[in-house]
Amino acid sequence: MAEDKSGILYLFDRPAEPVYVPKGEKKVAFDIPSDYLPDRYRPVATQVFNRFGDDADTKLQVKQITLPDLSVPMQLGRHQAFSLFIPSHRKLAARLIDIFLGMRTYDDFLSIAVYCRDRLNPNMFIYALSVAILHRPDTRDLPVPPLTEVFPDKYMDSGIFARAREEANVVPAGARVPIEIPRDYTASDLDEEHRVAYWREDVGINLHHWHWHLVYPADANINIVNKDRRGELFYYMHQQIVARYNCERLCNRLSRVKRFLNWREPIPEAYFPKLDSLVASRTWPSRTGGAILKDINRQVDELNFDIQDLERWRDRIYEAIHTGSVINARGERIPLTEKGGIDVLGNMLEASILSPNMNVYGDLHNFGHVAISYVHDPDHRYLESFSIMGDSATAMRDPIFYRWHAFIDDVFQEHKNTLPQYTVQQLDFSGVEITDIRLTNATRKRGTVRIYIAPKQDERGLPFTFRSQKNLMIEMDKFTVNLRPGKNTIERKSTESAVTIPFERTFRNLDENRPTEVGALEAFNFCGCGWPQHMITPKGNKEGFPMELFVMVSDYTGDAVEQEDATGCNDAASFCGLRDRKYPDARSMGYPFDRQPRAGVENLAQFLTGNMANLCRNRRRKNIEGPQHGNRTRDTFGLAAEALRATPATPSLFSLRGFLFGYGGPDTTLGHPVLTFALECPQCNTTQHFRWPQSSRISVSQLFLRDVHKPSHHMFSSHSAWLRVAVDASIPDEPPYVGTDGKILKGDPNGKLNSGPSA
Ligand SMILES: [Cu+2]
Repeated sequence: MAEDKSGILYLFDRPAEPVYVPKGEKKVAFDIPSDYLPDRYRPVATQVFNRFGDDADTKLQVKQITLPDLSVPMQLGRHQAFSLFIPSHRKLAARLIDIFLGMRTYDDFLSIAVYCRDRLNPNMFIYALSVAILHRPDTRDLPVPPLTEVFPDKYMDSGIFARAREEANVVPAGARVPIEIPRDYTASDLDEEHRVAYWREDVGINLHHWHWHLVYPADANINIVNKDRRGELFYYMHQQIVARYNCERLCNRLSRVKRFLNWREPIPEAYFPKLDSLVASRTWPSRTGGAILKDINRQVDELNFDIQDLERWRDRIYEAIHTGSVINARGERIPLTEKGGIDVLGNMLEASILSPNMNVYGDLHNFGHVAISYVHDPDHRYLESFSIMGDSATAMRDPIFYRWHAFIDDVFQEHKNTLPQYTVQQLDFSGVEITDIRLTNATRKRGTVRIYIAPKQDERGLPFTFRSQKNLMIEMDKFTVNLRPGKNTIERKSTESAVTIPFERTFRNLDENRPTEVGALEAFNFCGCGWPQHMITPKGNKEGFPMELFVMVSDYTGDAVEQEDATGCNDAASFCGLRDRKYPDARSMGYPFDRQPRAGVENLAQFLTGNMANLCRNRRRKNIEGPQHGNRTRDTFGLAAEALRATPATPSLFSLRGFLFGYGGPDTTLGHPVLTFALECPQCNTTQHFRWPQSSRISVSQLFLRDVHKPSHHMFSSHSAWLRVAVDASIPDEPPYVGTDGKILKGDPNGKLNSGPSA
């Protein structure tokens, strides 16, 4: 029976609001058995159902089932904050995921999910539900809504919600003006670190991080956690975040991020998130400059550990790295091998349940997040919850995230430094030479093209040595090519990059953009994980920010992973892997920059073998360094060339800012938001505003990227990304609003707000 299983997605709608209130554009109501109502409402069940049932256009039947034991996930209070970094929370969520996965049919799954929704902690519920939907065979093709839509409070300045409510309540739809969130709303330029706040606070980047942790949970049923090279991917994905962050810092005249090494020293970086948690009705705690980590003892979270525990775990992990082996739970020594050692370390450091020995190596990365996030209330004496470092949806906003992860990455690098260096023979691909990619011998070959960019100069303007630069290499793309004898020209678009997902998928509108054909739907889903396309290149600076552009074609015989073709999404495989498949590249992640260089190599030029090129230096042949747009068609590697062109004068690809304005009726926590976005052109100093309405969820998915080449004006390719707003953005379920005079104002008569560019 090809029944529609998307009904369960309505459970994501306004998670703090009861399940029987109609959801979504189609006003779907769940028809629930009356004993599914929370105790509080049971005596008034008839009234409740009558009051809300009449509003509904569609009813979804919820089957009554014998309920499984929910006492474990019930232990977390409904208004408590939920953190995946806290082991006891992870355990509760893992139990809930198991319950969801264990339901035999979709109807049973829907039923238990409906039952849980108004009883369990909303943050934990949404997390477990998302993981379960992603991993159940009967729902895995459903698109899990991006968290911006479910918990917009994790992404937006809380002041905006009040202003939006006011605007919506007072001004009729159609006459409302956008409420713009200034790009600099969390700090001023007195704080140096604030120069990269636009990057840290980017919604797409934070969504990527959250989605990655959904695809790769650290605790749940072992079949779900134990994905191919999971630990290595934890290392690599975060390593690339740090590399990208460092490049962004250098563009902004900040030095590379300093590792957070001494955990007893004051932390100079402050962060004031200005976010409210709507679930907990609290502001997210801030951290003032000079905060010092304390031992943590919070009974409420079942957390009791000392900073000394972290130090002990760190030392043991270093010992394992330097002795080349770890001790497992049975006391046996397991070698950290050249290929698989990094995977073991990744799981051990994070730590996931795949850690070889939690007693010995502890839970270092997660507890670092926890200690930092409780610096303001380590013993719960002020009854405060964790700061944004305690939530994978928000952690990347805080400067300390990168200092912590720079330390974590350094531990991984310590292991990488012990591995044998790649020899010329290993790196080379004989018979393949990058000029215009010329195959010098007569047989056909397959290769993998690997493209990286990295800053050329350090903080002082001195050229990087290879040893430093290798850690700053940003993977831009990786793809397989078939090479014919003779000259080969390869074209590749930046939108095809193996690390990114398209803009409209980061910010998708589930109701309008969801494909209907089975295959396409499948492809749509897993795909929420991936670096956002609009952040693919670093910002650069006005003077021109010199970058290396490294291209390599490696021998496919050493890259190939024998397996069936991927089903579903594969466009961000470098960061997110493939669903149900092995990681599609047999080399170590980050290859060829994941090892120390062979003897005699001091800089990138000396590192190159015939099948590699630093196209940046190759100006005469490639013509891609100059800003003239006339060179566009000559580029062999479209993507990397675009990246380079984007760097000279662009403050950012485009600065995405702006947001929500519009608010729903009295029973809603967050209804009918309307979004506005501004696109800034740094060359001509203009800003274009876009706004468009959305009913019931925050979404920017009605935007599409469109290539508009305006070479006369915008010479850098980053400006080829324009935003287009869908015109039919109606609000069919716009509730009436009350005007200042107390009269009820109807919504926009046409059910439409202005859409499209407005100055
Ligand atoms: Cu993470």
